[in-house]
Amino acid sequence: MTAHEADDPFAHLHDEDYARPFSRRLATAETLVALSGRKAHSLDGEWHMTLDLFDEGLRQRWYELDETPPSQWATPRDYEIEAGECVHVPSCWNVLKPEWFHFEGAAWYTRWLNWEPGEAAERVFLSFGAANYAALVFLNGAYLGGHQGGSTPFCVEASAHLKPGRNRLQVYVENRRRHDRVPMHHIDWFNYGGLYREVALLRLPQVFIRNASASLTPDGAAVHFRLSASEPVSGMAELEIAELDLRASMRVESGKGEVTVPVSVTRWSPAEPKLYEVRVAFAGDIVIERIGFRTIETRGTEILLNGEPIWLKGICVHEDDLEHGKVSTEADIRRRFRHAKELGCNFLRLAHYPHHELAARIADEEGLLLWAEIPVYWAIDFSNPATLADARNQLCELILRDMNRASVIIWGVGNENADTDARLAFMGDLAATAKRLDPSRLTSAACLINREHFTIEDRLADHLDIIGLNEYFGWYEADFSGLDRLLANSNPGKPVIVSETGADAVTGNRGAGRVLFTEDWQAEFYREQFRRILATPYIAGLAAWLLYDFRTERRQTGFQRGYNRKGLIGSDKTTKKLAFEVLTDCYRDK
Ligand code: GCB
Repeated sequence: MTAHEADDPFAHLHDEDYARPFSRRLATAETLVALSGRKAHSLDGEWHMTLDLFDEGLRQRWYELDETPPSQWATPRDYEIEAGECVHVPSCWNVLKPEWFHFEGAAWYTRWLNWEPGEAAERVFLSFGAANYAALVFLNGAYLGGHQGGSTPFCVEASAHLKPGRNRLQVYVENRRRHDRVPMHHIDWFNYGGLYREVALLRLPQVFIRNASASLTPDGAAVHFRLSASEPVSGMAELEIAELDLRASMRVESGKGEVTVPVSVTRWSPAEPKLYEVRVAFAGDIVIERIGFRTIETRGTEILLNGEPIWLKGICVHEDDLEHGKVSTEADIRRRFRHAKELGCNFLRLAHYPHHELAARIADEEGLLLWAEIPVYWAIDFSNPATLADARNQLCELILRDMNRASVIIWGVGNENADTDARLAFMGDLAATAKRLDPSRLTSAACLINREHFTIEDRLADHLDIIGLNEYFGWYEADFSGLDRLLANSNPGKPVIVSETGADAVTGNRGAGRVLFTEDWQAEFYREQFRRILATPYIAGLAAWLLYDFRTERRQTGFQRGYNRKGLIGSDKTTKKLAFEVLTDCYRDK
């Protein structure tokens, strides 16, 4: 029996305010600890999992239960850890059992962890790669903290509740689509639920480096270092890039420090993705990162990488897998990049939410440029301040996580959101937030088209460095005449990236002419699109929609059967469609 039930065993039946205690102590970008160069103890592996459609676990406080076996219970209970299924973390529950496929609700994950205090005083954190959408973390029955946002990392401190020996860790994960969330109800991908990225335990000193970054100054002549400490302490931080013979000190005041150190570096680029080992030490803590140095800017309608114009030959990709759902393994990420390189790409748009942290790390090594974004997708409750706070936090968590990744050149703040004053204020705020936190990168969003006058026209464009243009002329529109008008009529004054274009094709389905869902039309579609896109001087890149077919429950024709079939490769991630070669030829010739 929990303490709560001792008062009145039936109170929870009528309590509709049961979630209130968990709206406090939310983990945010402010409490995130950068993992880089740290020894983390993995908590992946087998956990017990129990689905919880009614939030019974919060109502009845399942996290408070002791572990007495059922034979010794004084009164009956509705939860037993051992009765939960054994599941592997990370995973998405939808793909673990056919009957869980459509489940949108909550689940309780439980495991035990052993901990012994170290010699020096330390602080212990639990770090989560991502949990979709909300998570609440409990240790030995105590609520440690929660998190909102389905694709960004978070940390909660466990120090006060850890005991030597065996500890019970429980995580409530919930993926309901709600009006106040980002994204909201309506998305064109699968709403996988679960603890689907890595979980780890971090042992840190009393004062530690929360995050540290190093980036090339816009003139390319110096490296700009920044550090944020866990406490508002002052002192000197030591910086080192041994390969460059760079050793410098940085003054930290009230937990913050920054300094610019002149140095000559070999620039990171797709042709030469040079990375340097950067060490930052402060207050007995040290982080080590492999960082590439490059500049990215716009000039008129051009994008300049290291001062030289670059045309972004790109492809969009979702995190989706027949077997693993939204779980990304290193092998899967490497396969995505291999296929992108086969296409001749130098650029990927990671649609439509922050992808696994490894994606940008591997892109750094492989010399691929990235557009990373947050799921401000279609309809969002733009006038809700709590929704803005959530979106802003997801953006900040993404930026802090990937701040040291040379591959990431664009922060995407949204996708195809209807134009209202509230949306403009909301997304303008996000664009300004990205610039404030990270002036070293460009901002973009998939913007709007005026369909009456056929022009690229979006008030948000004034707040962005690059205009993203999603257009499907020849697919959702019967022909390309609208595209001809749109491209001729527009005079955006800044670079445009075609951030999506594509057509569905079922692998093996053939036909001549504009026969929808055939490989042949998808291939012809790309020939027609590419010709027009290339002839448009203000277009600085293309991210074709997209690499692989992916699950989406809103698509239910006989051709689709729960999948978006605009992949250049089928959902098996192996079978190439005709259009794969067409795009390869286009990119080779460009
Ligand atoms: C879009 C959306 C993308 C969809 C795609 C489509 O414009 O941004 O999420 O999946 O179109 O296939 O219609």
